[in-house]
Amino acid sequence: EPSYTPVEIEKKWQQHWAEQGLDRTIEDPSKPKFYALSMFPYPSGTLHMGHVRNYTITDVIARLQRMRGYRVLHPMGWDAFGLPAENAAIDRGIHPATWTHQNIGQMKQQLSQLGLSYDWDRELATCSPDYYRWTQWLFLEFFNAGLAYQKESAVNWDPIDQTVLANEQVDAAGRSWRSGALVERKLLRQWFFKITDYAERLLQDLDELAGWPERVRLMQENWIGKSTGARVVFTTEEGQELPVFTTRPDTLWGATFLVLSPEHPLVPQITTAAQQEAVSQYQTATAAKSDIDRTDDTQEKTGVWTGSYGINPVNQAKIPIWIADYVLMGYGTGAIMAVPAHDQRDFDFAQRFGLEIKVVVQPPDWEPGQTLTAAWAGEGTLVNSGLWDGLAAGKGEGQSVPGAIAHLEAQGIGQGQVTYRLRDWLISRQRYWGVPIPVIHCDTCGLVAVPEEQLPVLLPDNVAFSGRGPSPLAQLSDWIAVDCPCCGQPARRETDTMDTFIDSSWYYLRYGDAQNSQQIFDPAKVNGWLPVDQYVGGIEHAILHLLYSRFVTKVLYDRGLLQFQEPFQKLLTQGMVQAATYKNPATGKYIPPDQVSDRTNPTDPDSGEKLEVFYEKMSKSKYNGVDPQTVVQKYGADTARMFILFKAPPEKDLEWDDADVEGQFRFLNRVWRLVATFQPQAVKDLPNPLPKAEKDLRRAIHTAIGAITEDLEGDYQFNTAVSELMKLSNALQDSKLSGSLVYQEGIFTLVKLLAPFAPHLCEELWQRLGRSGSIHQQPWPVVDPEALVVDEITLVIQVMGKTRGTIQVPAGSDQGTLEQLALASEVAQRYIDGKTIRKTIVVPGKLVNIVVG
Ligand code: ANZ
Ligand code: ZN
Repeated sequence: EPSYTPVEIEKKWQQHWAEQGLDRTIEDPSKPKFYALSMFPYPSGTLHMGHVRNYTITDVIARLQRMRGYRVLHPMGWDAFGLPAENAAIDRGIHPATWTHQNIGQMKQQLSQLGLSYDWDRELATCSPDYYRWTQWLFLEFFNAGLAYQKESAVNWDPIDQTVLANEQVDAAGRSWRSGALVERKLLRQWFFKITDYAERLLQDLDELAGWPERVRLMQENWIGKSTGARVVFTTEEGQELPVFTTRPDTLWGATFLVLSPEHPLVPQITTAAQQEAVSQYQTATAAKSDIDRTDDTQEKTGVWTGSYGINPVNQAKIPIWIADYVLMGYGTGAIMAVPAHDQRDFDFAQRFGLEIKVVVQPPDWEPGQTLTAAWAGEGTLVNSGLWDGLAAGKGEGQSVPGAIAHLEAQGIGQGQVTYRLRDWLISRQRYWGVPIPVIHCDTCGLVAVPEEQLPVLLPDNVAFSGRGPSPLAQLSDWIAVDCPCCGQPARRETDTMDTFIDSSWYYLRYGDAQNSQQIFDPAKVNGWLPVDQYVGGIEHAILHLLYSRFVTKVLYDRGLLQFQEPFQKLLTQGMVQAATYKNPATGKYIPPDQVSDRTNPTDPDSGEKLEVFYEKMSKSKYNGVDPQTVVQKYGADTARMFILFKAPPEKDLEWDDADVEGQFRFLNRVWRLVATFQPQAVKDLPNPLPKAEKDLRRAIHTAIGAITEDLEGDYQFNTAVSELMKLSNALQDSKLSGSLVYQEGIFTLVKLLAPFAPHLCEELWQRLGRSGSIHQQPWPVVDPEALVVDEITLVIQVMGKTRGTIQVPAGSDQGTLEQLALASEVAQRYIDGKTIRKTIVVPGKLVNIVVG
């Protein structure tokens, strides 16, 4: 009997499948389509366990759906532009293209060992001109639709290296990764995509995404951040208009001061001479702060008075105008009416600076003379509010908010308004390794799109990477100089490149027609494959990538290229892969597991101090990473796959455990022995009727088919499916029927059901069973309802309510029969022991209770 040698078998089949083109997409319109997609990786050079988990999940789904008769699209590619390649160039002098292509080569090699059924003919890399030419084309679609525009915006500026930094190049202390300089905020002209035009649709259509995790939909909803309220126009004492956005226009009578964002354009005009100095200082201090710090409610509120007053339009009250950093310029109007009695931020501010707090919503159990210790945001009745007094506070019909809005509109001092927290998408980067923005700046014609026939605008090759000065492209005067496509006069190329989130916002479309050199894609093909039926990836992409992709899809729908408005029908966000870490709580240092001699009672090898053990996401810095390649070399990819699928439901975190890996390896070995020792016979009709033992075995086989199919449909409970596979394998192993046709049916079924999980092993066994074709092209087993019919059931016998034993009875026996059989049984006779039977209670299908007396 040959032994199971995964490494050999796996290599053999991987080669064979590649030669046969087994995983090529089949464009057979008679079959229903299924598009299974993993989020494509950034080619960092090393495949980690998180990747393996992601791709294994999608692969099992793809394989399952092929067997179930779908034509499946299951592609893979590379999100290949971005900062790490450029950092490598700056640090080590390797060209970003060289570094990236080396990494792609390495990772592709690692991927190929996992038995993932990709159609490599559709591979794409976002850094290849064949791809980014169409990213540029896409940009021009947005540009021509008025959805791409330029405006001034703050960037991170390194004053020593004189360069713009990406957020990832600034550390938590606000210093440059390279020079260590304190990073400044600087205004530069930047490109934006107008995603805010789509805010409402992006929000509404979340309702359609029933196949997405609730949590992800909620994160998107919060990110879009729709607020309903009103715009109310205050004025300054000099009569300048000062509009504010408020969600509580009903609290207008309680506004006791106004607060402008320090960047608000009115600030210079209204600041009095006496306050000038303090205001300028405060503005400078604010410029260095991030929005996150500014809106951090745990920090003490700061601000400065401008010296001016504003007029409340409902009661003409004269109230001071302040500036404070908790008011952001990018939201609403950049100015607020402060209602300290009913908004906690305003309350904190008023307390700090001794400003008036005026209650206008009286809480239900309010005592006369009571003062507030915190803002009251709950229900109540309006007071001190003129005509609005007595209204119930709330947004409902007949309540204070709609009442206030009606009043404001009638008076012409405000109107109802909806505001979104979502900002336009800043897409330009002052970096080299990205897609050049295909625009030309002409002094006469302004911004001119590069004509389509001149695409792609290629990234020039010979560039200096120092990390200092303007971005590499901005230093190439030869490349920049170009004739204007409109007027022919000398003009300048745009030197900014695009955010890599643009590359990834449309790659799933390109897979539908990946090699098209004439068009971004043939709409007929893409409309035939999309939307993606199952998307699988990390929760870290819950907001930006998924929102940008939804946005791009909607724009292309509006431009008539796509017939669907949502790109991803179902989304699975897989959990993290964690492993044990050992940390010395005294020093805060992590200890590599191989230096910990006693894992059950771990101590620091240097000091002997007791260590803490946690399960944490695998990472280099915590020494708890497990290299997929090591596992594959030791046990084979099939075992790695089985372990990952078995250990936890796909959306839950998974704790790495060597013993469980071993366990799966042993299971595959058992399957190997079971099948490799089996002598197949010619397939014939089963005898009718089947002897009881065979009937029982066949029931177990078909119960497994049903349970596994159910586990894999919809919710993808791979872990329970693997348990069922183990059960079936045990049933076969324990069976004494190895010569029967039913047993053979069981063996064939086991191999088919296991095939999506352990594709190499099952292909090998299929061949050894002498079956023709690939196991991966066999139809998925279907349940024979006949096989599930239970013809005997177990009846519990109780005497005086105490269970005394069980007997086998024909299924479907009526009450009378059950009673007779129970009373006649040996157990019952023993416990009745000659006593009089007073009563029998029959629960059909379950038990008979005999009452004696
Ligand atoms: C007065 C008021 C009274 C407010 C009250 C709230 C409660 P959301 O829900 O997030 O949309 N606000 C408006 N613009 C702002 C800006 N640029 N920076 C910081 N805060 C701003 O929040 C809207 C509320 O946040 C607005 O309603 C405003 O404060 C404040 F009892 O106006 B409110
Ligand atoms: Zn021109």
